Amino acid sequence: MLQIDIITLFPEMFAGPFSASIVGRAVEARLVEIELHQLRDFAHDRHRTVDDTQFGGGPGMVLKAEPLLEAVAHVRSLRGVNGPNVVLLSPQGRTLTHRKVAEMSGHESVTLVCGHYEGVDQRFIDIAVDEEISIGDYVLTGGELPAMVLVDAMTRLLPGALGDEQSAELDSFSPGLDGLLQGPVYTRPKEIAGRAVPDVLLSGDHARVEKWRREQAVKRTRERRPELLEDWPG
Ligand code: 9D3
Repeated sequence: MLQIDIITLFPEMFAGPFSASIVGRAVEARLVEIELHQLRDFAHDRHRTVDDTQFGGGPGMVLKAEPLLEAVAHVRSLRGVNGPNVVLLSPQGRTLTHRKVAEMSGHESVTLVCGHYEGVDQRFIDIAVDEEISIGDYVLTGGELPAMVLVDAMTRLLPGALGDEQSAELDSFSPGLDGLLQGPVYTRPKEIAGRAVPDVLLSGDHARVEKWRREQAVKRTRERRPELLEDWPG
């Protein structure tokens, strides 16, 4: 079972994505356990302060180190001495890849820390964070949505999380399809507004279908993401 702990000021944001669809099923089936921890519970002053203005001046608030350190210590105490892999979702992190998702989904325990506001005190990062991860070069309001993205991507890789006929190995960006984009797919009916499903898919000739799919995948990848073909073998 994959244990995921999430430290956040906004635990209520996670309810929908974690209860529906494949992630919801994986939680029910105990393939993954997700525990949310309210950062404010680890602030002990009268106002339960979790943020403050930054030294040197500048806009916005910075998350204080002590509540974050205490929250991570709490998670560590729950998970035992081998310790969780602590990931800070941060615009300064390395961009998430499928390879990183697959590596993380193989861990026993992962702790996700969601930043918010302008950033988190660097001393928390230095002391307690194993790595910083971003989900891409656009600005969000916090690390909560990125944490959900990471949980979704990790969970579907767990053995048994996808239905029988599905397989994580056929994904774009994973070894099965050599990191190509998926080509076009179709379902019933055979014709819509004069647009027919390609004959080859109705031919029943499995080898021809496979060859066509591969060609379509290469074509689409060349058109949309040529950089993916640069280190592609085939
Ligand atoms: C002034 C510099 N900004 C950094 C680019 C400040 C800032 C903006 C947005 C600091 C934090 C945030 C909130 N975003 C995240 O915490 C975040 C994020 C993102 O914004 N984009 C992509 N991935 C991620 S992971 C966490």
